Amino acid sequence: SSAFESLRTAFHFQPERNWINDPNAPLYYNGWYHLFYQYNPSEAIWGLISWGHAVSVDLVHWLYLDLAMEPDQWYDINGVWTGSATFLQDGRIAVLYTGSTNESVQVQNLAFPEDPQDALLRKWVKYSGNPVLTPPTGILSTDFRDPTTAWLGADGLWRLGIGSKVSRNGIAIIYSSSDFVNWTMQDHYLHEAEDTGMWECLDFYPISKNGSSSGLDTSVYGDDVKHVLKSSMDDSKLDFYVIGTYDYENYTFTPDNTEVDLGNGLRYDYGKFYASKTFYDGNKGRRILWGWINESDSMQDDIEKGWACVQALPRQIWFDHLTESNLIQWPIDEVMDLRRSKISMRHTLLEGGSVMEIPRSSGAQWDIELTFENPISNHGHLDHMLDTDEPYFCGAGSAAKQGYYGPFGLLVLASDGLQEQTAVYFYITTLNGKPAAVACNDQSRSTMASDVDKASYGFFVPVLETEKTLSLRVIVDHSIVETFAQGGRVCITSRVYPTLALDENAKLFVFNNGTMPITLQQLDAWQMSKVYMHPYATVQ
Ligand code: DQQ
Repeated sequence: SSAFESLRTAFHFQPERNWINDPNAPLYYNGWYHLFYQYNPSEAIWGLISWGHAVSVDLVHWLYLDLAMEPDQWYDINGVWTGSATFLQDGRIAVLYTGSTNESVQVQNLAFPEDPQDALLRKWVKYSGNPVLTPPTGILSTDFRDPTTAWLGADGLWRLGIGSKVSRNGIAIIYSSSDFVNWTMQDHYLHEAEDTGMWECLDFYPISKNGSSSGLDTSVYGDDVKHVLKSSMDDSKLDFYVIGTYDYENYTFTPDNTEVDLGNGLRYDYGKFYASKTFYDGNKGRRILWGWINESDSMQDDIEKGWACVQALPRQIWFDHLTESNLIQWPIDEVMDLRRSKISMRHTLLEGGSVMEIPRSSGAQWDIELTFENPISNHGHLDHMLDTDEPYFCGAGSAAKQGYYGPFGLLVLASDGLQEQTAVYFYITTLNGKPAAVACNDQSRSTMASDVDKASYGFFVPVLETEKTLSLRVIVDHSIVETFAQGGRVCITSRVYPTLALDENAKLFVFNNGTMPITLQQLDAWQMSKVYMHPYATVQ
């Protein structure tokens, strides 16, 4: 069990013990960032869910507070499920959440802070008229959950979205209200996608078209903005998003490219990342994404370690005005405050088939940034060298495969003899007859343990013809590897469970398994410090 202790994270949000899932109602209020979360206070597996609550001044160091809400009413006695916060026009905070009733019907309930003067928002009062929404005709009572943050329409009415499904089609139902208590269903869905199953944890928000990394309050609309619709797909447990136009008079949403809709298009993350939710941070004028990272080990191991699941690092999120087709996600700047001593490499030619240990790279807490020359833009003769057959996919053991350009990248949480290693890398392949870069996390050799899901993940990375480098930022935190490729165009999060490559026995390597040499232009790796995460009372 000491190995289990080494798998606990040093700078990701997790409770002291037991099970956590979806982030709920993230918000900034009077100097404090609040994170509520789906929490089972009694064991390390999902069960009877309450709202856990923690506060932070910087989104990095956290103080645990008492449970914000527990299942104690007929309308949430089977669980206080996922919900979102909205700032009303008078500055009050309203939370809408899903309750699972005494008959396991999914209904939407309202709650308010008991004392708005308490910046810690410790006590919550459930509205006496709950529930405010029950499943409409034609919707199954177990397919109606996870209200969004509400936004103000051009007509002055509040709007909110709730995910559901009709037969196999995922849908976003829209409601409107003048008082936040009485809600009327819109006569059409905000959006629908065929054969995508139940939509959980909808999120809907504006992004600035001009590429500024600033965020927008959820009610902003107009010609300068696009909108993002996100759905967490219950069937696959994957978070898909689509960028499009919100018609703010007719309350419809149209994807920019109808061929990449929810369910077959872009994902926030190509690894483990689910039930995410954004909020507008009025403190720093940015939009921040929280997402839940599940375990890949067995339920038995979770029970033995006494805790399960973590939150991904908060990511700032904005529109990529260079590709005009995806979001950029990047760890919030505050994460850089945890950087300590740094090791660097410059202009290193990695011959085909080489593996090189990075000197002084012991440790399991890293923030690593590296860039390679981009073989696609730097080598005119590339066409002859590419696999002509199928595009490459990141599969089990794929880091060991030999191509022309790639796999090349980083081995993290690697043991001395490389019995254990998690590979993060690029591979140059073809897509629609053109050279294309794929980024992957390969977990197949991440642990000697056998009762672990070692699936590998990855995706095609948008790279402009003018971009001379391929970049990776890799954040390592004991049992987490979070990859941000090409400045945050593609993200890949993995859970890994080393048995040897723990703490100071974990090392970093660079490698090139391709036949062609590749130049590592720059690598900077910072040791990351452990953050404080304690119950509020103990620091008084
Ligand atoms: N988790 C919550 C639900 C949500 C699901 C229950 C997604 O409200 O749909 O814990 O993980």
